[in-house]
Amino acid sequence: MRLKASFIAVMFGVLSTTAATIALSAPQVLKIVTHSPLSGAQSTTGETIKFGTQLAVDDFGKILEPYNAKLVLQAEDDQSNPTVGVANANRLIGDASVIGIIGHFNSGVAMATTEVYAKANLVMISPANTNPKITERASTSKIANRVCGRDDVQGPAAQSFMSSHLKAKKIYVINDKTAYGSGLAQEFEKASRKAGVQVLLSTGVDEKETDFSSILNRAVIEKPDVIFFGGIYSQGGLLLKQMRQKHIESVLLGGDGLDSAELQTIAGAANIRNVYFTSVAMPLNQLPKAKSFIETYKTKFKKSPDGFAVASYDAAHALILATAESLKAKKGQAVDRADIAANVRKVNFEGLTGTIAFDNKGDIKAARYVVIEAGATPAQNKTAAVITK
Ligand code: ABU
Repeated sequence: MRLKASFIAVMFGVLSTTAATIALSAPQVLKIVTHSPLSGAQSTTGETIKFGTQLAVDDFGKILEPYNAKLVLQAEDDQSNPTVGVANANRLIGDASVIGIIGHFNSGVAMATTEVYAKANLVMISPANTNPKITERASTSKIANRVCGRDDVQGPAAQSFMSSHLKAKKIYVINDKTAYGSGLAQEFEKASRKAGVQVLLSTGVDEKETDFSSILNRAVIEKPDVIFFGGIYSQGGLLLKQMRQKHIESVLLGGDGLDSAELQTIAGAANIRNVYFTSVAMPLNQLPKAKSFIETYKTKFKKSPDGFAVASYDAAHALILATAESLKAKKGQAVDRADIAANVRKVNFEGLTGTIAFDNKGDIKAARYVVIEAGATPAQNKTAAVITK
């Protein structure tokens, strides 16, 4: 193995990394890195991102073997924390064998880490980041991509479903003050006000808050038709449990952050009634092509996959195809991160979740959104509507 060019330059006190071109004159380990929460309250989804990517490495890694490359997965824990993510990112860009990132789960983490990845042309494909800004910044425009949709569609989609199906007239809008939760709640609230829905309360709670009684005591009196929550299942499950403990029968509506089996576990099956969430991760029963993926996942990991696992599989598949194109063009002599990043924008294939092809910003061309009615168990979740954009 020979590293042809991987250097770190310190200029004007700023660490600037330019990596990496690797010559593959002998068998070379290349790494796909998953960067997701593997510890903490959101680790369930972080793990599905890791496992979904592992299956793509198992299924498609061989595509790189004719070019002397042995593909492996390296899983990194961002702890849902931008500071941790940035520290990891600074280490990862210095490892010339890292060809790309599959992650993050949290938009707020990805907003920070992509600024680091961009310095080294290291491409990221997210299975889950829905904040519009992920693909709207000039500084990261060449390396930030996602196979999921965006909150500027997801928020209005939730409002449209709420008005047409739930006929809600007065609502609460709560967000977890993160890039994802506040952004989604803003989009939802904007669309709701435009539609003439009365917003009785719009407020943020810290993402670590576990006690919602001050909001819910007010809800006992005002009886909103819907409580919209822009945030993650780890908190949304607690919010729902406390709503039902106070005999608040308002609908709980949220976004894809609620899309986890943990929602039912945390809230308790008996409290799952009138619960809906929009999602950018398709329910597995909507994905006939994912049958074998689901069986292999269950056999290998002794757990059930979720939509983000399948999205991660497609994201990693795209990264592997882009890398193969790069190696082919360079006749197996070198792999270059900038070239891989450019090739990601050229992939076009039928993945398990649908057509995987990106526009020139890194957004998926054909995003799909579903509205899911939560069941007492995740297997009882029902698709209430499918929206394609
Ligand atoms: N889109 C749900 C995952 C959370 C996020 O985007 O931050």
